[in-house]
Amino acid sequence: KILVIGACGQIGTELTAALRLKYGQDQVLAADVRPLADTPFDSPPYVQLNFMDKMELRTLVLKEKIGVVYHLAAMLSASGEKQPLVAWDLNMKGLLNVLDIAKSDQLKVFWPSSIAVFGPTGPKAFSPQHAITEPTTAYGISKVAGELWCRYYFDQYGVDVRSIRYPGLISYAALPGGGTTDYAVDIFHQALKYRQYTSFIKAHTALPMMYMADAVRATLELMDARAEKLTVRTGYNVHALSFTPEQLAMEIERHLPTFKMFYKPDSRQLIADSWPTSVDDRHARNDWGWQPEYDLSAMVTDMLTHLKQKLQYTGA
Ligand code: VAH
Repeated sequence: KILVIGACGQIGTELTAALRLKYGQDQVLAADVRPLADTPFDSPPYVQLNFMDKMELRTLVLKEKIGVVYHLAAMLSASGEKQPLVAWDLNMKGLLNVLDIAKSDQLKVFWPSSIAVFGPTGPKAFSPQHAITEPTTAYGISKVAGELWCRYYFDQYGVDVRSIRYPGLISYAALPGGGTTDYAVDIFHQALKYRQYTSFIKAHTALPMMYMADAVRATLELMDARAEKLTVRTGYNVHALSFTPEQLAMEIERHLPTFKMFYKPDSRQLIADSWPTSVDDRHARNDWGWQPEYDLSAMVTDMLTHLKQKLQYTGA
């Protein structure tokens, strides 16, 4: 059986649905910290879980005969800067609980890393797979350390844990929480509601991004790859898109001609400035055939179409 920890999050919501489509609804146990009533989940099986309690987690794994864990729960970059030690504790203790149970109970694990592992001392574009990773955010520090723990558990104990350095993810199914790249999600909601958006990231700041449909497919493809093909046991670089707030605004204007973009950079600009504009993903392409499918135009079209339906917005 598969356990998705953080199933109510931005990635978890769509990954749980994709896993249930692939393996069957009853084979995928969704878990999050909130009681079912407070979640977007309308489909069981769902369990309220405090993954910070190792005993509680192991009891669940054994009782439910879990064989694979997707550990997606984490505090993102902007939230992490407000509570750095909380972010460190939650992101690291959660991962180490999962890795240690994976060791004792032979679990296969997926854990999301991020382009936030890169910092201002690395190359600004096409960050290599093996690069200088000196992040300047608490979130980035937890992702670098987390990647090294994943590789340690693989090297020392043979734990089959796999990871992807996700760029900023854009999705319509669930609102993200506390990310720096989330301007690229909020903009769609505001554009449909008010035909305007005030971006907290400057017009010309390019960031690596990916549509959630590509991110979910990348995750399943990596998890399906034969173990002996994998040459990276920290986190794979994957690249799909790179765009600036201005380029995104112009693409939205093609669909909503009266849309107006404004700019009011805040502290999240400093985080964005520390990240690369793109990454070199040749290892992912060579090891497990990674290939993006959504370009900026396709992503904007799909986002607006789904959000109009989902939110019953009056379209122009
Ligand atoms: C964040 N969406 O903004 C996440 C992601 C690369 C960005 O890690 O924190």
